[in-house]
Amino acid sequence: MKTVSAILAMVVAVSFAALTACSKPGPAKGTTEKEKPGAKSPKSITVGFAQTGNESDWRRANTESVKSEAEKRGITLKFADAQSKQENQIKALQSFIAQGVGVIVLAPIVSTGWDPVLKEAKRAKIPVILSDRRIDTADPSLYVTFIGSDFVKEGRMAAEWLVKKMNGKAKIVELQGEPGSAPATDRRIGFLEVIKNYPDMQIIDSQSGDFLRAKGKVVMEAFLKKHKDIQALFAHNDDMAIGAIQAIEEAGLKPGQDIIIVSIDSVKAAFEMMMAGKLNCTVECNPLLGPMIFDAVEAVMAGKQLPKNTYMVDLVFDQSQAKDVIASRKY
Ligand code: GYE
Repeated sequence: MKTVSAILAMVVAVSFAALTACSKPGPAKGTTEKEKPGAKSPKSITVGFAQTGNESDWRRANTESVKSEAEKRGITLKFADAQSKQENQIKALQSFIAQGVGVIVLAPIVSTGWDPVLKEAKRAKIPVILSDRRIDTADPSLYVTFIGSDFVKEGRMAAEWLVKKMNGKAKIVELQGEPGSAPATDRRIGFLEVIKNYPDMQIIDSQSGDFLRAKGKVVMEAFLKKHKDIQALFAHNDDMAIGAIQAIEEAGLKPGQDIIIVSIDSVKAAFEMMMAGKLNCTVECNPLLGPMIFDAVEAVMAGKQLPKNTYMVDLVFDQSQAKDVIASRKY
């Protein structure tokens, strides 16, 4: 599995490099006079990174990947943690624009409401790279490229695994991610798309746990009080699944046996839970976006064309693989 992961990651990285290398050099659409393409070495690039917050293990791994890659390349990084509030993230972007950074990297908390501030960046000729989460906009010229995972696909993979495990029949509760965020919207879409073909796979309750461990626990407690017949849980991230596992145990049930659990991210803690038999499956969502983000930053500064979307290749892991895979996990 380690080899498959490594090869797939390389394929993505190589095709990305090839795309950027083959493209014709030309003036970057959004560079300022003082940062003309080719005129800047990585050391003189300043990047403003507007991160969502610190809500999960995934997020911490993502922040670390971006910070360490900037440092490795000698790129100056201005880091803003929006504490899960879009208004903070908009203010961070406005401050990056006022400071005249070379490139902005945005991990948008929610998918809507970005056009006005992205227009300000465009007017200031600062290119914007979207990382992790997509946005809804009628004007794709407001960002140069998106780098992240295909969340609809992740939702489908989680559902496909669950359908197989439950032989097409289960009463399911769902813990959704942050309302309005692309991963919450898209993982649900992908999951529903698959289970609609199985009339006996029913979501009996669904609520947001905001991607937070503590909230996952609280919401699961409420589900358990309300429903005595829960057979499966779909959590939009591992953190909420881990919170829910605590709630299930406190209710005197066996997570992973009495209630089958599938979640998304594949962080180390999820592998530990699978090894303990408490979580059944985790769909991967790779947070290690730093190298690809800064390849894109350097390409954009050099005036190269970038693909509009670059998706990570994500895998599915269940209990049978946990022991072999855990040692090679980097997050
Ligand atoms: O799944 C969750 C995090 O946007 C992919 O955000 C990311 C999601 C991730 O808080 O754990």
